[in-house]
Amino acid sequence: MRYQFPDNFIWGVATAAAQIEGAPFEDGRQASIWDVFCAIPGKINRGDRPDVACDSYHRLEKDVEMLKALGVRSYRFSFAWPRIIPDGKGEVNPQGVAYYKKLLALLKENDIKANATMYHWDLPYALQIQGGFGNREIVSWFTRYAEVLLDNFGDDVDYWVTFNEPISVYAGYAQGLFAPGLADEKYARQCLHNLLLCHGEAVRLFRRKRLKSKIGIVVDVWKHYPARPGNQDDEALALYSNECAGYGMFLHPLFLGGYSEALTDYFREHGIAPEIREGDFETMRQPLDFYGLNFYNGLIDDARVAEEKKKAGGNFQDRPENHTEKLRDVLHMLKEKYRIQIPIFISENGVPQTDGPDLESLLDDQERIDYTKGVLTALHAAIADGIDVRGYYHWSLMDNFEWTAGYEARYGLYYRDYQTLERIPKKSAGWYAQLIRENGFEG
Ligand code: IFM
Repeated sequence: MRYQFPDNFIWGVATAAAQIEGAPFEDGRQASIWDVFCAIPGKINRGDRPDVACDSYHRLEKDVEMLKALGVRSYRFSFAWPRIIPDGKGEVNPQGVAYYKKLLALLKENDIKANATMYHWDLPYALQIQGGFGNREIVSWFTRYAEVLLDNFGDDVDYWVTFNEPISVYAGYAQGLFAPGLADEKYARQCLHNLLLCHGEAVRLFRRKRLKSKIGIVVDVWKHYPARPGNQDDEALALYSNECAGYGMFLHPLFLGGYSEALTDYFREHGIAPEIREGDFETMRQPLDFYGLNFYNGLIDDARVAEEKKKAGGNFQDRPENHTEKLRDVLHMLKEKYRIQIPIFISENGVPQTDGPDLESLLDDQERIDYTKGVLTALHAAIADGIDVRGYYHWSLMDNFEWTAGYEARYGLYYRDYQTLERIPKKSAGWYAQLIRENGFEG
């Protein structure tokens, strides 16, 4: 069957600064929480470090060549806060600004729309020492950072994203899985509360500047389903995972206002409620121009084996089985439960391969093509149902630093050679380029 997408559908690829740029201490950049976390023995798989990553700090032209070869209409990347304002709140670093100006100029020259995230997990370490997201002062630090970005890059960015996957902050402050590596749930809940305030204030600021570009946020949804519907334990596990430790923590305050009943009860039972001041919920719930959905998988929860499934990794929710068809249900949930009426982008989607010495099989990534077809089939159906999805960004342009999984998890359409830094197109890159040219694919 042929799956054709609407005219003007935006096909893109996504990356993030900390995962591709490298050069953590060059031209004025200072450490982020990830630079410090990765230096702690045992935190990162195989002891991998993000110091070089894809060397994009020195290879911007090469990155853009790959975007051109794919024919993407948009590139999603992120600004590194410690490159723009190295200590988080002091002097602006002109070399950092120049780097992103160059990237944006190259994108414009090649008619590629810029989709840029303000925060994709790389908090300046200097701010972490002052409490990081747990310190309510972060709202003014972040708003100033947002102002520097908007004043320097404003309408050169077509789509502004305030935060990518706020759940990373939960993983980093409550579960110890991500930087900064803390496991203090009460503190983490305050961090998330403050993060949502940062988002709200940045959107307010954006509106005051009357820019022509658009602004939104990216929240990943790994929806959990009970393995045995009706079974109390499975249902409770799925409810907890969705509402108290998953997407509900964000979508409720962003789109419905306030915290859900399930989360409020959970806060009370565990004595971990954040400090909520008057007006906070109003600040968080700003009208947005679009919502970015990062979708990787649907998850089936079976209380009998739940413990076994918990594992640290690149993305700690990765599981061997794929439920790509769940994307359709997730998109319906966004519309029906969270009443999201604004355009939606699939701002990330992809699947990892495990690194190995056999280059040939890494390049012959038919599994990635099959997985992506599964996702796009569900997306096609959701669009036919009337869900307003305007674009899709594949994660990722090239293999890169996959957080705690290091370089072992390869998500790229392009293979990255860790020794030579060469980038080689995989089979999926050719397939994706054809899909973009034809605006559809044969299923
Ligand atoms: O690599 C990450 C990215 O930084 C955020 N979303 C999930 C990707 C794959 O795990």
